[in-house]
Amino acid sequence: ESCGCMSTAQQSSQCITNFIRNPHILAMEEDYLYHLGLGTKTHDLPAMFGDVKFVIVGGTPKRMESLAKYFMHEMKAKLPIGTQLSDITGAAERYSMYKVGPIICVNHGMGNPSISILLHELIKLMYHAKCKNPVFIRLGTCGGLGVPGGTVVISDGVLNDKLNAEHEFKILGNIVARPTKLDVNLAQELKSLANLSDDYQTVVGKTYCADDFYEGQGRLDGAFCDYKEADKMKWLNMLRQKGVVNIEMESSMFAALTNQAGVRAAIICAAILNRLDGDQVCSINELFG
Ligand code: R2B
Ligand code: URA
Repeated sequence: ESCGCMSTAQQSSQCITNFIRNPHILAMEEDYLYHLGLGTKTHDLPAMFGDVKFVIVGGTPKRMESLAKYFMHEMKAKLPIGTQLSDITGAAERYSMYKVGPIICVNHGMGNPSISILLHELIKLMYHAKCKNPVFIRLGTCGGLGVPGGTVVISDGVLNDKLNAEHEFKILGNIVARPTKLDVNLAQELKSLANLSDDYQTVVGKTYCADDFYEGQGRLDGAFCDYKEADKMKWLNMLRQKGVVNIEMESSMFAALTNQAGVRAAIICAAILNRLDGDQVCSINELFG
């Protein structure tokens, strides 16, 4: 594989190819995507994944399997006789990945570090498989800010803890800030699919990305809490003033890495509660049946 601008890692760190920007990868004989259990020597990645158009990521393996089954049903997709929808990552066990036609569904676990590992490997997968213009979508859950539980929130921007639209990567002891840019046209396109007859509302707005579920999101119900309810409400209302409509834990990494890879990306999250009303999440089955 060569992008035509160099062949070895020493020559430059500026090499730009589809999706990736890393001269070392070009110089490697084999690239093993360890957490996906897939490799350039062990698998025919273009044959397996070259047709991928949508990469859907979400928190849990179960939800991603159910989503893949839903797509299979909707697309009337048929698997080879005698086979079942199966987790492609096999023995790797960290993430579960399902493929239905041109769609892959993978779970990313919780938090920016977990989704970062997955996205590095998915972006390299797109590169090795020679995919053409795939769209990445995070389909997750979140806390709503001023919207009721059940609301679907489509992000048109992501703010970090400093309220900047960037993710701060820690690299070799340095902080490297990269923009958390999402495809705003895609966000509007997705919003246009919402129906007036839906029994939930769909809104577009900014997402605040936290590195923690409890103190990091201003909750009062963690194991530790040194602030008062009034401090929490002041902070949540300040976020609201900045246009934030939901809070979750993977958006800044997702937006920064997909933007760096040059792929169209969107984040759609279901709010499981309104944080202005409380912190405790009751049984998710109560909300989503
Ligand atoms: C939403 O839900 C999870 C925490 O419960 C986290 O992964 C997120 O972003
Ligand atoms: N996920 C989060 O990160 N926060 C919430 O409040 C709900 C889901």
